[in-house]
Amino acid sequence: KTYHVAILGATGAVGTRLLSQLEQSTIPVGQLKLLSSARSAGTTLMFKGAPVTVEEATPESFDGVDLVLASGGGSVSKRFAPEAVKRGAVVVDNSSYWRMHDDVPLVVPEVNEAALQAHQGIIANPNCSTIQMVVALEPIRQAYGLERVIVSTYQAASGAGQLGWDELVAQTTSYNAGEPVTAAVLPVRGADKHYPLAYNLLPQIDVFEADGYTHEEWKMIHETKKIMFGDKGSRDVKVTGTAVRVPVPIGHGETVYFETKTGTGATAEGIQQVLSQAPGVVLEDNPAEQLYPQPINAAGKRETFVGRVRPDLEVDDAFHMWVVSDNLLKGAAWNTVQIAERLVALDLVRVPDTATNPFVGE
Ligand code: 11C
Repeated sequence: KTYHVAILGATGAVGTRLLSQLEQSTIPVGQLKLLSSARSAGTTLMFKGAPVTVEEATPESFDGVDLVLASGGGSVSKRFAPEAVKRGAVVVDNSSYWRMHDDVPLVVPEVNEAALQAHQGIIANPNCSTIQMVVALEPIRQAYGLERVIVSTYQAASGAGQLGWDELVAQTTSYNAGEPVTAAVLPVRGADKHYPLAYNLLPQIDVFEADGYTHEEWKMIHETKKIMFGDKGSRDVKVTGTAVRVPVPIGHGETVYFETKTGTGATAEGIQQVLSQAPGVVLEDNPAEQLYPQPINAAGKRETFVGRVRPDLEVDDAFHMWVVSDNLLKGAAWNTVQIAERLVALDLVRVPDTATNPFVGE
């Protein structure tokens, strides 16, 4: 059996990686369609040695398609995901639009693959900074329970897409040449003000909510709870954080403070042992050898790298760790293709019950 696969938003920083991750995946691709906005249509990309021309996405583009990997942004997924489901295709969506919808599983395969069983045609890929944190936290939760999580992020410019990445490179070049440094994209496209990221730090990722948190911080709190505890899962675990953009092209870093459940006997050595055997995790933790994860080493890899595991010196059962992953791969393209691989392996590439499907009337 082979699958007719479409990539929606094929030309962006994530879209091109969706193509290369699909090329390296176990999914038997029978036909491939590359879709984009009118602006990028006509571009030619290579798949398994053959050129494929990118077409402008229309609702009819999804006729006959089995599986859609979407990374065209929220408004594109809002419009096209139901159109694809209506036509019998299953959509794995990298945008934020569908993530908190009750009928949409939000999946990181290492953590909650079982949630795929209930899909109604749309499966959401979480935010990049959320994914790498839950890959590291879930094995610890399983072994020792969790009471509280406080994360600080160090997020790469490419999290803001190709434009954010290009802006960092251009600013660095201008700065080094002694020329004026301009900013038009970061911290948020379309915002009133823009600030340089080169040789700087920006404690704003996405827009501000009324409570003073940014939307990136909101995502890390609410997506983490949905992935680790389900829609109706425990709200007892306290999660909070601060998200910061740093002048790094690829690879998000996170310092994660977490409190395990009292009485479970957690130790730094025990946590290291758990992490060394956890799916999708590579433990790089040896202070004596100055071994710890770094974005420059994680770029281009699928795993989540963890180091600096150590107990808090004042709070019982509390620990700190440092988590790094390629935000464009595990944080986006690889997690999306990995979900699709699992759907294929579990024979779930079908839309159940189109007559009563929640998305068909959307
Ligand atoms: C960033 N985490 O680094 C964002 C990018 O919800 O998929 C991913 C946005 C998302 O800016």
